[in-house]
Formats: sequence, structure tokens, C-alpha cells
Amino acid sequence: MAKIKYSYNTLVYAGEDIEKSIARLSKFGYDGVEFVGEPETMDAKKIRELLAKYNMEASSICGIYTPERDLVSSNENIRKNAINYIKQCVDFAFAIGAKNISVTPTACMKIRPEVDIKTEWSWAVEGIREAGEYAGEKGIRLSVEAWNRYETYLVNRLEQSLAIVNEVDLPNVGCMGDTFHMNIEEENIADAFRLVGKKLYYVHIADSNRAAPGRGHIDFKAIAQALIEIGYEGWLSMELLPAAADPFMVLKGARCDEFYDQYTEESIDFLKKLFE
Ligand code: LER
Ligand code: MN
Repeated sequence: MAKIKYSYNTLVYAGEDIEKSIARLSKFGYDGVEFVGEPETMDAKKIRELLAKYNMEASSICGIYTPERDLVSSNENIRKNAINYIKQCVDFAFAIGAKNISVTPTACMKIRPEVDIKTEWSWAVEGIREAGEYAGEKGIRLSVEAWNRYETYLVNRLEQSLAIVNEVDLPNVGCMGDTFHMNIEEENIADAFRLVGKKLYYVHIADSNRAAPGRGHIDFKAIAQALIEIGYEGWLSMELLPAAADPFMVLKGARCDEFYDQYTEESIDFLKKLFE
């Protein structure tokens, strides 16, 4: 039986007092909390105390890849800044006990390359390797997340995430699938998870409309079967977001009430029925 743990990306709770968010997840039976990757705005000591108070783990740090944090920018200084940003997230993860950071080698919503793909691919491998070596020293994993074509052009499918991971070739660097993106890009979501197998280090869950699983048309039964088959022992973290092209709209105040108690409770109840 796969050892699955449940988490929720607090990105959609943006602006909410973090104790309220953690208390909500504890109330609905989650094992962990996924934190937004903005280390300079977070109080690691307070978060650690709150996680202990509610007996919760930190599951991952959700990397926020802005144009200034672009691992494959044609501007070398931006590439360096992106690597340093991931290192900051590693330090923050270490401080709160998170063991994973999601990494996508392009700025979010950048949909075309600046130079030839071969060069950008090599920058991606170099940057993830440098950040990966730093993360490895602290026992932290980097998970290379594929996004759909409307948010990136470089890593859209798990086969590409696996190709980067194999070239980086570090034991703490693996693959990450997000079912919202996979529903757009993968021929078959379950088969894509089977392809990466033991290199699957983290999973974001959302339905086809980025709402709670069960509210769209994704076949989560088939996905659960594949994850059990590959012996996935890790987190299923809900990354639910309102219907907007820009996933970071929530950081600019776009609040939707159903993403709080209603979807938080629905998601874990829906998934537990598939795995337990
Ligand atoms: C991040 O996990 C993600 O899935 C992208 O849509 C950017 O938020
Ligand atoms: Mn995601």
C-alpha cells in the first residue's frame, strides 16, 4: 500500500494569517502544509512553532519563478539570481523542516525561448545542478515540475522533467507532476507517472479546472492506481487555483471563498477514498 501524505499549497490562501491556514489543514486531517517560496516575507521560527503546535509537517516550498528568477534567462545575472533564489528557499526549507522545493527552469508565463533551446536546456541543467548540490548538502530535494504550454515552453511533460533529472544526475533531484498541467500536456497522466516511477518526488493535485479533485473530468482512479503501482511514497499536495491564466493572481488579492474550508475538506476526503 503506497504511503501517501496529504498537503495543501497555501498559495491560494494568500494574505491569510498563516496560523489560520495551518489550523484549517490540521482540522481537516492533512499531514502537512506547502508554503509559498517567498523566504524574505516568512518568519521561519514562528512557522516551526506553529507546525509543532498543530502537529503538522512542512511538505514543500512552492518556488515562485518570476522574470527575475529565470534559470534560463539570456541575462547571466538573472540566471545567477535564480540559482541564489533556490538556495534561499533551501535555507528556508531547512529552517522549517521541509524536505522538498519545486523547481521549473523558466519564469512562469514565459512562453517562448530567448535563445536556442539547446543552450537554454544546458543552462537549466547547470542551474538545477548547482542548486541541487547546495540542497543535497542540507538533505533537501529539488523536484523539477512540468507546467503546461501557456505557462512555459521548456518543460511541459514528465518525460522532459525526467530528461533534465537524468542529465543533472543528483540523487536529491527528481521529477514532479501537477495533474492540472498534465491534463493539458500528457497523452495519459497515469502512464506519465509510471514513466518516472521512483524518480517521482512530489505531486501537485488539482482537477482539470484547477478546482478540488472530483470537480472536473480527470480520472483520479487511474492516477491512484498508477501511483500505487510505482510504490509512490510521498506527498499529494493540493494546488488549487481560481480560473485565471496567471496562477499568481491570488498573490495580487484574487480571493475565492470556496478554496478555503470547502475545497480543503473536499479534496482530502475525495483522495482518501481512492487510497485507503
Ligand atoms: C506551480 O506549482 C505551478 O503549478 C504553476 O502553475 C505556477 O504556479
Ligand atoms: Mn504546480
